[in-house]
Amino acid sequence: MTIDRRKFLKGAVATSVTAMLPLNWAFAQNRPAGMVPLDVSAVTWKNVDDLPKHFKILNSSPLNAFPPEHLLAPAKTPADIAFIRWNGLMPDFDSIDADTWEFTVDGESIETPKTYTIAELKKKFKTHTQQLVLECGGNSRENFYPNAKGNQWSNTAVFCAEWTGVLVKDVLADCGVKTNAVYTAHYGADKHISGKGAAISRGVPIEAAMSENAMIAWGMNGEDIPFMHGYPLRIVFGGRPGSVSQKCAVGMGVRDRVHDGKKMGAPAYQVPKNPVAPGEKVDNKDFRIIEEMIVKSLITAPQTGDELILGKSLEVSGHAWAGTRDVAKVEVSYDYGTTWQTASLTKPVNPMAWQQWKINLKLPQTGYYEIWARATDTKGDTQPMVQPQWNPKGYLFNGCHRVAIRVV
Ligand SMILES: Nc1nc2c(c(=O)[nH]1)N[C@H]1C(S)=C(S)[C@@H](COP(=O)(O)O)O[C@H]1N2
Ligand SMILES: [Mo]
Repeated sequence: MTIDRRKFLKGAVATSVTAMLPLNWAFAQNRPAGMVPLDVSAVTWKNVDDLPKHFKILNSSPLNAFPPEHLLAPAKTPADIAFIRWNGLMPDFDSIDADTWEFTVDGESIETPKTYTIAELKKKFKTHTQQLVLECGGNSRENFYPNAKGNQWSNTAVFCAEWTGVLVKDVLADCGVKTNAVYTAHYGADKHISGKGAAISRGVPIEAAMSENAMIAWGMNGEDIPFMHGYPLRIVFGGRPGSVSQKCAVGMGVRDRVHDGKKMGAPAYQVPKNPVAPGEKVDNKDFRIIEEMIVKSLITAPQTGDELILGKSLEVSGHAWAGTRDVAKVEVSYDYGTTWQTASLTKPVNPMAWQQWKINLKLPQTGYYEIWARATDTKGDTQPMVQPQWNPKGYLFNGCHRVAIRVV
């Protein structure tokens, strides 16, 4: 099936711009001739020029873009809000054919290497649908002081979409995993920015691949996965750095050693083994791989710049997540962490989905305030107020999220 026959077009009106039509366009029959819709489904975006204006573009090649914080409010992130991160050149989306796309399982620790089409994956294994948080290891990097080099992500290189696909463990079991298995290896169709070799090929410890929250997915939020997020097939691991969730995935290896693919070596996606002073140089041999993301929260309302009338209550809300753990508590402060109030908090819809929190605050006097949020996970780890351990590549920033408002 090629893109112009994909299901989102079925309900749409046939014109020369069919490839750009929004899903279920109300009153489309009344539109002026030739009118191009303002908001087209994220399923159709193929390059940086297609992105809506709400994205901040960090680079166009490799393409890296993120949305403003308040747009991340929905519990299930719509595709047109999710941040976009490519390490190299995007694949040639026009030549992707989901009908002939293949996914190969191999590696030293696989008994019987096998290749599956997407139709075979759908037929042979149980389909699962679940929401998983996908957060870039470098999310919030812009907050580190001193500044850490790399894409200056704000706090929105994270999203929680609903994925549909099969479990990695079911597919690996079909091929047989040898007892000497150590690590997975993930392979995608995209190339390094030079045009040669892989842009990225990372993996996870074999135990992580056996989790209920590790998927090979073909659907995102009930539609085909948008090109930008890995059409037509994506490896998705909840709770791990986003870099292991390989887009446009063509295979997975099971290795008898820690995978040595592109961006597995230090300092990429690694942090120092021991604490270092901010700004300190660290030798490559003194880094360790980031295997799991850590406890964090995001305020999606209010937004910085909002004004509140004195005496009215302020509803503060957002999400919290904690890598492979659940969040146990979210607290909010309006006095720089001197006092904290506990917010109400939902349970995750499934493990490794983010949780929603909310609290109404009464702010005692007029003036400038900062609202801070702090999550604590089920093992008792909590967010630091200022910044976490500084590291040369600026990973794992989970200092309290802040927004500034005025009471007038
Ligand atoms: N094929 C492929 N998969 C990839 C990448 C990539 O460059 N190519 N980037 C990874 C990184 S570093 C992140 S953070 C996530 C971003 O996923 P998103 O673009 O859907 O937000 O995809 C991961 N998977
Ligand atoms: Mo990332």
